[in-house]
Amino acid sequence: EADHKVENFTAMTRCVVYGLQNRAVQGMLDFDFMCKRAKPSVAAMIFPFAANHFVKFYWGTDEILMPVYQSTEEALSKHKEVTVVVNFASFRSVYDSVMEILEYSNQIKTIAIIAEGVPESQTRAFIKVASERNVGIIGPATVGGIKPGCFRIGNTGGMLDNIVMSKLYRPGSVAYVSRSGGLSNELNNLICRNSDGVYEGVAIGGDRYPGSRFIDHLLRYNDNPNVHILVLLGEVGGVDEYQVCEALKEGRISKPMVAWCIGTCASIFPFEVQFGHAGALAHGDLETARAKNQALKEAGAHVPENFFEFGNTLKQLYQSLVDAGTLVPQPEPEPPKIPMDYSWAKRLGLVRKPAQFISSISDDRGEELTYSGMPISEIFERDLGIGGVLSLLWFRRQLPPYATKFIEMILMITADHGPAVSGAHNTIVATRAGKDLVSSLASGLLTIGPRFGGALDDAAIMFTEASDAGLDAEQFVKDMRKQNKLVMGIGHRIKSLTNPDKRVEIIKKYALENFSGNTVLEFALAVEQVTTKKKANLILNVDGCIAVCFVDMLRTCGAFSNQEADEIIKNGSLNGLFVLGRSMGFIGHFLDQRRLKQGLYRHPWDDISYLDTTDV
Ligand code: Q5B
Repeated sequence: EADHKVENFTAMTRCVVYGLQNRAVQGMLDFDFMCKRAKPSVAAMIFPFAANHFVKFYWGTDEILMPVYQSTEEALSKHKEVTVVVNFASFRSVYDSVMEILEYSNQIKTIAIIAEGVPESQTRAFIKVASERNVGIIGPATVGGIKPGCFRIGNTGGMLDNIVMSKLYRPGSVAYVSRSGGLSNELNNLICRNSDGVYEGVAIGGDRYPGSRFIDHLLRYNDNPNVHILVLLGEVGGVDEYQVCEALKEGRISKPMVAWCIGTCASIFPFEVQFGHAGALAHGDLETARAKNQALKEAGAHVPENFFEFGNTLKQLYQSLVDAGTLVPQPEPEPPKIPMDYSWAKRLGLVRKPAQFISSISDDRGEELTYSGMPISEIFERDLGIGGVLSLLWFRRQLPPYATKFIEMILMITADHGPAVSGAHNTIVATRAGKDLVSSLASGLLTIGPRFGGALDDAAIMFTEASDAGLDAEQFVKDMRKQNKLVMGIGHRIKSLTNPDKRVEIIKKYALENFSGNTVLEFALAVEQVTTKKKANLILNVDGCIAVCFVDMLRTCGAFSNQEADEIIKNGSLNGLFVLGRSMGFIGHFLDQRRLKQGLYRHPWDDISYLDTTDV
């Protein structure tokens, strides 16, 4: 073991993950569970930018808490069994974090570095320190590596179904080393299809200066009695493959090896091509893929004619070892059942469950927010305005422009009626008591009810039922009186025949001019004729006028049946109009009081009649 730069992972190997990489950690834990590891391979996470806390993960179908430490020192001192750090720090911070981790070389034996784009000078500096301190490095610029049954670095091997497909949950006899993480997945697949599978695979990373090299891993594999075939997937650029050739020639590598260097197409180009990896550029003939393939072949490796033949070459070699009795395939265990995340299973159409609640007015899941199915951009293109938005969200219909304008008129007319009305008064008192906007607004809104601003729904119901029943206005008022009921929508504290409410006039005029029917309004006006004969302030008030006109609008605009219109009213939407409109005014009063820096309100004693309890 001491000869090898990188430790041999076992089913007991434990690591800490540097960085809040929850998906990668869950992937590692899922792999562990599939491999029937006794304990999760990840003991903890390190995240310097947040205080110590816990993150929840699945262990099979159970949930476990994973500690997250702010400091490396605390993480490693609390988890003495940890020997590996999987470092997800970015290329900006990876140098400092690796140097810090190297301070713990008495405990840490391997650091896997995932970051791409680490400056070469920094990589060389930490490789030097790691080498002095006997710490193995995998990476930078790598997905990591995988050892079936033992340990998975980060996202190596891809998604769980891929791991099952490539049988990475149990060891085979073939150990590989590649540069590329992406191609290591291709190797997992090829090796599974053409042999008894992967024993271990490491992607050393595509940089010019990888922390560990092909030879380091191949020597390790060669010395492992469980490995029967070595696989090397090199690439154009660099001369590391020649170290492998030397080891083959010297007999230091004695096990059969299938090898291929990708990038043979480089010779088609009239100039040297830089492939995806930083190190994938040939500086001179020796570094070309063709030259390295030739050298590997001459050194005794099994080198196919081209990459398409790679699988066949491996298959033939594997079969020859089985035929010779050198390699005895192990009985195939049952493929593990993988607990699938519910969201993923749902996306694949594998599970269903009844929803806890349903919604039908808006949807933010797609690329664009929709109101009743209409994309928000279309709402603006069509210039639907607040009235259009309200009709989509409240009634799930697109109403004609005269109706949406009517809705906007209602909101404007009900927006405020001075500071003296109950709701504004309460808002002001709450504001002056130091309450915040939402509390002050809520305090005002809570006064809206049967006497103040909340008479619309009942007014609509009363007048509509009486009108539909063909009642005479006089008879209706008498009936109400007999029942000791006030007619909702009738009466006002200060408005009267002699001091008419301009707001009512505006609404009435608009309804009479624009709606194709005004049956309920006409009935309410007939009732007003009766009540104002009794008392001049028993006029059709703003609540009542809006209510009856709204019923006429709903019934005549063509968007609803009478039954649907009745349901809209019974559901309480009309009081909603007053609540919405008056919220503008209440917020205005809140801001006004703040602007005027008004202190705590206390009602003056002389404005309160203190009655002797014997008087009441
Ligand atoms: N009498 C509004 O009452 C008010 C009668 C009635 C038959 C009626 C009262 C009422 C129904 C609820 C309603 C909305 C409390 C009003 C609004 C928004 C606002 C507010 C603002 C804004 C006013 C005196 C006599 C009594 C009563 C009789 C009264 N109402 N009879 N049907 N509806 N209306 N609310 O002036 O024989 O003497 O005993 O509850 O529609 O809130 O600006 O302030 O924008 O903010 O206090 O406009 O009408 O009259 O209660 O002393 O009654 O008239 O039975 O008869 P008053 P009261 P009698 S709009």
